[in-house]
Parts: sequence; structure tokens; C-alpha cells
Amino acid sequence: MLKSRMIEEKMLILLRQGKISKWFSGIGQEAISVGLTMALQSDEFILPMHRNLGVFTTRGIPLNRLFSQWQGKLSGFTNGRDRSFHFGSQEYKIIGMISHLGPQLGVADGIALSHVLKNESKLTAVFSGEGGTSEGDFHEALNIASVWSLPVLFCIENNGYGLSTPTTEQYNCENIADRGNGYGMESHIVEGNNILEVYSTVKQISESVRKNPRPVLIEFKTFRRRGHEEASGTKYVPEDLMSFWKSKDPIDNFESFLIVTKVLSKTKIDEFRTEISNEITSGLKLAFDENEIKADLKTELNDVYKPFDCQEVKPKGELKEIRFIDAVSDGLEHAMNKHNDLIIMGQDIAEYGGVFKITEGFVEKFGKNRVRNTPICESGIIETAMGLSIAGMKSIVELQFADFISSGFNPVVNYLAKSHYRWGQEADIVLRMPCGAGVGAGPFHSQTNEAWFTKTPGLKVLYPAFPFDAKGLLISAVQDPNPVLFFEHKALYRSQRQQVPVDYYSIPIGKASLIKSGLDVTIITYGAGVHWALETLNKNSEISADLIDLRSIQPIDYDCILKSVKKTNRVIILQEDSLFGGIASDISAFLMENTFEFLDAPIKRVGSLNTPIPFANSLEQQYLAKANFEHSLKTLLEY
Ligand SMILES: Cc1ncc(C[n+]2csc(CCOP(=O)(O)OP(=O)(O)O)c2C)c(N)n1
Repeated sequence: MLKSRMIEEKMLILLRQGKISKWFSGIGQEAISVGLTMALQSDEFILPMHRNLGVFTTRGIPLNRLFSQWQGKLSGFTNGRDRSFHFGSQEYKIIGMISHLGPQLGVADGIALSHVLKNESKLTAVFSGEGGTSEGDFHEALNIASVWSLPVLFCIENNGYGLSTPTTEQYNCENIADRGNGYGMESHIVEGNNILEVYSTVKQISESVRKNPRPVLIEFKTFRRRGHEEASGTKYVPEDLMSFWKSKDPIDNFESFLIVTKVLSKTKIDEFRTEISNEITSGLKLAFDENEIKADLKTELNDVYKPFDCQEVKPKGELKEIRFIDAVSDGLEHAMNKHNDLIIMGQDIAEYGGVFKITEGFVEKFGKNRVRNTPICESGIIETAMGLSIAGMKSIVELQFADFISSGFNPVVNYLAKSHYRWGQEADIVLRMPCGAGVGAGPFHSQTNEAWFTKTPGLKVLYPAFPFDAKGLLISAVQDPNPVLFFEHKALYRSQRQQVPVDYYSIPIGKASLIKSGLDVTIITYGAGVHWALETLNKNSEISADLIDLRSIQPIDYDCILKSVKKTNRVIILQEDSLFGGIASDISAFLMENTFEFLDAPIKRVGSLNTPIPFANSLEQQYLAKANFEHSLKTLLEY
């Protein structure tokens, strides 16, 4: 506790000297981090917050590495890419927060799930402030952990204020621990400023949880004695409250206790102080002496994704005519057979087989541990998938409809997408996204929302149009250790049939497919757009076109596009999504920059109307890009 306190005191000085940029103080709360970390086994994961310095010091991270992290230097944990405690370390079994507070609660569920699945008697501890418990992530994570009996200690540091918001404006129950009841979960209240109480309670609970896996909610009562961060002050805190909690300082009180009980002497304490002070000084010297990070463009771009050498398995052997939907199911089954550590999670996917029946029969083949029905918790389950990945397991999450990804948006774009770039941790996850319009399903069951994700660095986005591609690309998506969003157009599920190899094969990610070859125009599209284009070309046999099915829209096969446009000199880009801000706009800009001299006509984009997707058939037909494609193509050819 003393080490953590003395580091903080030093940081406050450095902050005043302008030598560090920001500090979130945990002064007065040290007993919780230190007591909990000491009570756990060193190979059990802890997911701390911004005031849990004691977790890091107790796990023995060399101080120079912590200081370098805070200064954005190479010996830190993020190559200068993230600040403060926003990093993880497999070596120290610490998974730091992302700024959004709540998501790590679900990540802890995933790590704990891996322990259950691997029959390890370990637990995972995750922290949140009382403010963070107001986020939906808290509710989802506790609910999932309870339904699945996951060995997670949900540790809530109730320190009186969330920034300036007092607990009375944050929640309306007496204790946060009382909520345990609502989740069917055991809960405890612990005097968080008493190191002995923290240590002994957590030790006792952990021993029991390792034997009998279950989640436990622990509310630590404590107080935040400095500002939210140093610049923000504490004007809003009544003085008597501050002095009350000062009298409950965990270090002062423990020190007095140790002196009274003659465990420690003043001299020994002074020795400790000198020792720690020397350790801080030498750690700081190392960090300050370290050079600033040199920006290297190639390294930055390369580290967005985990390198993946796709082991292409060429299709061969017996063919069978199957529907798109069967191809997805078949690809999934092959992937489950190939990767014993692959878990599928989704709503109603187990005995019921999923709303599209894609996983029908999977429970019988792979068991309920690997084919998991989930509560309606998109965020929490995507976070759980992230936790599985941290624990070295692969997972697929089936979104019931791609539209519902909005309820799990935060972990996708902030956790999964940024994790490898920030601290080298892959998010080995495939999100299956049944999407698309033309089925009379209205505004919330029809969207093709790939553009929400293609603009976020760190995600891969696949969108097959044929059964053959669906199976081969899904297999590659599972192989790929990066987060992949796999779009499956619902209207193609039962309308598209093809001869597909029965065996396992894969298709490299990032390669477009040239479906038709011609001379006069290049049509670039994907998903249902491919079939609209084919329909148009079949009806107008005089049109000689290159038809490119992108298949992968992040990354995009620019080589294929360039080659074709330089040959045909005209290009039309067709997307099902509303026109503004979609893939077509980006490809169009790329072609303007790179093929301007080759073009004989302005680039044409065709997308759906900039309205939500309407329900009634006549309105939906008018909405869809298909309605304008043929006319636009002919106009372009006549230009
Ligand atoms: C989703 C989200 N909303 C708002 C913030 C800004 N913010 C950062 S910390 C904080 C207060 C957190 O309070 P609490 O969870 O009680 O933790 P404490 O800081 O008191 O330890 C707020 C509002 C944020 N980081 N993330």
C-alpha cells in the first residue's frame, strides 16, 4: 500500500511540474487493490480500473515500465499508443480498462468462461466504480455471469462520487451489493479501507468460488479523497466528509495497528520508505532517460491487425448443390470440427437452432458448452467473446439480425477493433451478421450496416454473395485471429444455390472475384448487389461488362478494381446500403485519385435512398438501389 501511495505522491509532484499529463488518484483506496491482488493467485486475471495502481504494483510490474507507459515510451505496454492504465499484460495477468469503463465487466465473464470450459479452478476479478455500475454493461455482465455460473468476482469500489456525481444521483438503492439479489447472485459489503478485512474476505470468497464456480458481487465501501483527475478538484465534496474519510486512511490506520501490536517499528517503516523511494527514483530515471518514441509509419499501419498467414486450403473433391444458408451452416460445422477451442454463442442458437436454423443439430454434435444460448445481451456477449480470446479461445457470435449489433456497438468498435493496435492482444472473434432488405422486414430487420464498421481500423468485414464463397470465407474468418464481421444477406439464404465442395476449404480474405469479363464498363458491387447486376446483365446481353464481386470490403481488393477500370474506362459502383457515407463513396474517391486519366465518364454510384428502410413492398422496392441500377448503367454507357 505504501508503494502505491508513494508513487502517487511522486506523480502529483511531476504533474505540477508538467512532466506527466494526467493523473487519476487512488489515494485512500489502496487497501482494495492491494488486498484483493494479494488474496488472488498470481495466475488469475484481474481487470482493474483507473484507480487501482496497487493491482499493478502488487503483481510486481517493474516501476520503470509503468512510468514509461505513462510517458508514452517504448518500455511501457502500448508502444506509446495508449495512456495511463489502458493496457493489458498477459505476463502479469492484468487486463486494463478501456475508457468506457463498463465493457471489461463482460470481458471478465469471457475469461471466467474459459476457466469453466477448460475445467480450471480459477477465478477472474474485475473492478468497477459505483458510477460504472449505471452502465448497461454492468447489468449484462452480471446477468450473463449468473445465468452461466461463471467464477467472477465483481468488485465495486464505491468511493462516493463518479466525477462530481454523488451516489445519491447515481443509483437509488441503499447498497450496490443489494442488487446481487436481483441477479440471483451472492453479494458482500466490505470495509474497503481496512486491508485485513479486504484480504481475508476476498481470500475466503475466492477459495469457495474456485471450488464452487459462481459469480460474487463485492461492494467495497471507500472514498475518493482527491479530484476525479487532478485538474478537476474536490470543491463539491463537503469538508466534514473529507475529514471523516481522512481519519479512515488505510495506510495510517494499518501502520498504527502494526506499531501498537509491535509487528513493525518506526525504524522499520522508515527503512521501507527509503527502499521504496529509491525504487521510484531509479525507475523514474530509467523512464526519463528513455528516448521518445520515433514514429514509424509502417509499424503503425502493420500493427492494426495481427499478422495472419491464411493457410489456403484449395477446394477439391465431391461437390453438392446447396443453398447459401446450408453453406454457412456447413462452414460453421467444419470450423467447429477443425478448432476444438471454438465456441458459438447467440440468442436461441442451441436446441432451437437459431432463428434461421443455421445451427440446427449443433448441440447434438458439439454439446451445450460449445453451442451456447445467450441472454439478450449483445454488448455483454461480444465482451465475453473478447474475454475468451484473451484466454486463447476462438468464438463466433451470431447476431440474431445484423440490426441488433447497435446494442453491442461499443465493444466492437472500441474494444475488439483497437485491442491489437493498443497492446498486441488479438480479438479472435467472428460476428455473424444476417442482414439486408428485400424481405419486407421494415426498418429494424433489413439494414445492411457494414459501413458502420468498415471505417473503424482494426475490423475486417466480409460480405459473400454466393454459397461457395460463404463457406470458404467463413472458414477463413474463423482461422483469422482478427475480429471479422461476416455479413450474410437474408434474401440470399434460400434463393441462392450452387455446387459447393463437401470438404473443408478456405478462400483468402481480401480477394475480389471477377464474375463476368467485358470491355465497356466495370461494375463493382457485393452482397445482393451482385445478383441485381447479374439480372441486369442477363437482360441486356449487349452490355459487355466486368462484374466485380468484392466479397471482402475491409480489406478491399484495390488491385482487382484498378486493373479492371484501367481496361474498361467506365465504372459504376452499386451498394444496397443508403448512398451517403457508404462503400461506394470511398471506392469512388479512390478511383478518382488513382484512375482519373483512364476514365471516359464520371464515376457513377448507385445506392439506396437516404431514408430508413420501409416495410410495405412498394415502398421498399422504391427504396432499394436495384430500382435505379439498370437506368444508371445505361446512362453511364451512353455518356
Ligand atoms: C461511457 C463513459 N461515459 C463517461 C465517461 C467519463 N468518465 C470517466 S470516469 C467517470 C466517473 C466514473 O465514476 P466511477 O465509476 O464511480 O469511478 P471513479 O472514477 O469514482 O473511481 C466518468 C463520468 C467515460 N469514461 N465513459
